[in-house]
This record gives sequence, C-alpha cells and structure tokens, in this order.
Amino acid sequence: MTQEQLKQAVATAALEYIRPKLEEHTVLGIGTGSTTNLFIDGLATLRGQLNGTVASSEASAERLRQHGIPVFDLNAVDRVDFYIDGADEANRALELIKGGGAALTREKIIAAVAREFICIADGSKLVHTLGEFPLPVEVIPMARSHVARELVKLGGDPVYREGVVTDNGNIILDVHNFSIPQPLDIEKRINNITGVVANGLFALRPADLLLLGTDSGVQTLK
Ligand code: ABF
Repeated sequence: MTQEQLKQAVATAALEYIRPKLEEHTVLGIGTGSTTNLFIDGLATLRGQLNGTVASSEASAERLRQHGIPVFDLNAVDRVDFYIDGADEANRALELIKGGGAALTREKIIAAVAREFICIADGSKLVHTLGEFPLPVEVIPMARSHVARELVKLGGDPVYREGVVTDNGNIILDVHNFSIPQPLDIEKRINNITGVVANGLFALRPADLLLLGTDSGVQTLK
C-alpha cells in the first residue's frame, strides 16, 4: 500500500473507533497534518452526531468549517472527549515527536485537556528511539540565539526553520542529530530553557492509543 493509502486506513479506523462513542455533547480535539486532514474529511459524515470541535491550527479549523463542522475556542468548552492527531515519530511507549507542521504548541495544549488522545500514523512513523526526525521547538523570537546555544549544550544541532511563523507568532528551531533515548528527561530539560514556548516531545503526555497503518492492516498500540 502507498503511504497515502496507509494514512487513509488509519483515518478511517479512527472514525470507526469514535463513531459509537459520539454523543450530542461530544467535543473532539482535531490535530494538524495530512493524516488528520483525511480524518477531518471523513468526520463530515458524522457532523450531526457531535457538539463540535477544537482545532490545533488555523489550517485545520478552516478545513473543519468548510465541512460545516462547528469549531469552538478551547476556552469556550469545559471538556475535550477525544483528541485525534498525527505524529512525525512514535515509539512503543506511545511517546511522540510532533511539530513538523509547526502546530506543536496548540497540539500539546489540546492533548493536555483531552480525555483520550488517539494518534493516527502510517507505519513509517514507528521508531525504536525518537530523534531521527528533527525535534521541533517553538521559541519566542527574541530568544532564538539563546535557545539555540542551550540546545547545542544538550547535544543537538538546532536549525532555524526559515520563513515559518507559528499561529502564535513565534519561530521554530528544528533540532537535528539528536538521539532521544530518554524522552521524558529531554522534554523537561528543553521546557526549562528560558524562551522556549513548547517542544515537540509528547512524553509527559503521550498518546493513549496509536493506530498504525501497515501493509498487514491497522495495528492498535496502547
Ligand atoms: C501533526 O501531525 C504534526 O505534529 C505532525 O507534523 C503531523 C504529521 O503530519 P502527517 O500526518 O502529514 O505525516 O500533528
């Protein structure tokens, strides 16, 4: 199967997983990326069976609205029942690297609120050790050089993501050549660097369920 077919398979699997759980008050958190876009397109068929959504990016919010699916401000809801989102890398502990789409901060916020975080990814995203994918870090613009120096001290090679300003008005440093055998420890260390808004490690709050698209079908990891 092509990567696109694998992404479609996990998007469909996520829709089938949540369909029987939807109620009129259900609020879904919606992530960002091409796999999540396929989920959004499928969600259109269920739009009458839930209250609405909160989105982790303006791009996802716009796609939802185009399907006639209500999009709420996170501050306007008192719960997020499920959060569905992709990832750039995942390990078997369901710890993730996210942020390839520069939406990591809002993704992390919604994941923190959500009762159940369902990650959807094609099989190429599953790795033994996180870090092959450059780790995105959202940074306050004035702190870019300071944060870069601190990331070098941690053993990484930070590269400024040219031409990208996040939905929050910040910049992204992508940390290359950064093997991460202890995701929890590294996530905390990077969080403590002054000027860092958020980083793309999801270890403090990993996924609760990983739906992985493979040639032998969709695997469910918990
Ligand atoms: C998003 O999912 C981002 O954190 C990550 O970059 C993306 C993966 O994109 P795709 O589904 O297109 O591979 O949540």
